[in-house]
Amino acid sequence: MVFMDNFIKRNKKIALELFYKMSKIRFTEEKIAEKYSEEKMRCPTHLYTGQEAIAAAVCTLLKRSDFVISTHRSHGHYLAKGGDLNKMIAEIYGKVTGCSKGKGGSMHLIDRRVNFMGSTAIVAGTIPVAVGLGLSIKLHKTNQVSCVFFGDGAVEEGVFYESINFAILKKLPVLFICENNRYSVYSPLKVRQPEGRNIYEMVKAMGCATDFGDGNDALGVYEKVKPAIESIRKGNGPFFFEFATYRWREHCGPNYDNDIGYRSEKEFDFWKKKDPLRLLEEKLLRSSVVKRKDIETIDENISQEVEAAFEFAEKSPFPEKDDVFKHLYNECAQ
Ligand SMILES: Cc1ncc(C[n+]2csc(CCOP(=O)(O)OP(=O)(O)O)c2C)c(N)n1
Ligand SMILES: [Mg+2]
Repeated sequence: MVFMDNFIKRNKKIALELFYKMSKIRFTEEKIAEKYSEEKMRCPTHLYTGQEAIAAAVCTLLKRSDFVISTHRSHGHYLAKGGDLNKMIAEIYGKVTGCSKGKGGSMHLIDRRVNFMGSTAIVAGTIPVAVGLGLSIKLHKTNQVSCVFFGDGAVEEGVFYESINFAILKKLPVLFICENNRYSVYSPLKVRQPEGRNIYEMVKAMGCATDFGDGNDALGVYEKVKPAIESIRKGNGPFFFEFATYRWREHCGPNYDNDIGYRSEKEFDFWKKKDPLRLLEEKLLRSSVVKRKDIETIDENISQEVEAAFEFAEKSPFPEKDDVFKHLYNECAQ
């Protein structure tokens, strides 16, 4: 506790940046959830609410030039890396001003301006892409890091093992971030992976540097990942993290789904009490370097940014019918 208070005193700017990023993700997704039933957003959306600390902490440590790749649950990673909010909301509305020109939707975000290299819904399909980017960094000697976010479900795909093996073998500058939210759709971990086998320990046994942490503690994630990124930049090869976390809303869509019975209210309440955003806010206020007024100003600014993004999306035009086959394969959307 004292350690974290000191962290905030020494690193006020970083602590506020983490708070800003987490609030921005939270506000944005709450607005998506609020407006989803209007049926103007016609793509599936997988909300990241509850997991914000991981994206915020990891992406704050990365440079703009570093690569990030993500999954179906990508809003948090895109925004934390500095992806354009207007273009993200326009994308979800299917508008031509969207980051994938309105043809990708929530699960296909990209912003090459900040090296957010893309997200796709094929579980684990992005992991070899991140490793390929890692190989290109090594060949070009550009000293970047390639970071890939994925869920606990991705660990059940063959390509996960091949990719990690190759990254270790070639000592590639890849940061693997496994967000273990305990579920793959409605299936809990215990029906998918052997009980008592920790993901990070299994990957360690493959020969990779690994660690595990509380994904609801933004400052804790920041402190753990910082030396790992330094080690990757020194050429020591990949690093793998498993962070424990929890998604609050249904797997896909804007609602809560505790009533359907695949997880208990008790479990949900346990995690909701560990709300990463409120935990950070409490720490900031307790440190006394940050005042309630600072928090309110941040919240107000974000609220305006989010309102403006939805207005931008609603006012933007849809893509032209004639362009339906454009920008699909070999032409980048940016
Ligand atoms: C290869 C593949 N198999 C199955 C699916 C269907 N699917 C979409 S998301 C998902 C759950 C993935 O769980 P996890 O990786 O833990 O991510 P989370 O949704 O929990 O963030 C599944 C099975 C898919 N998109 N791709
Ligand atoms: Mg999961």
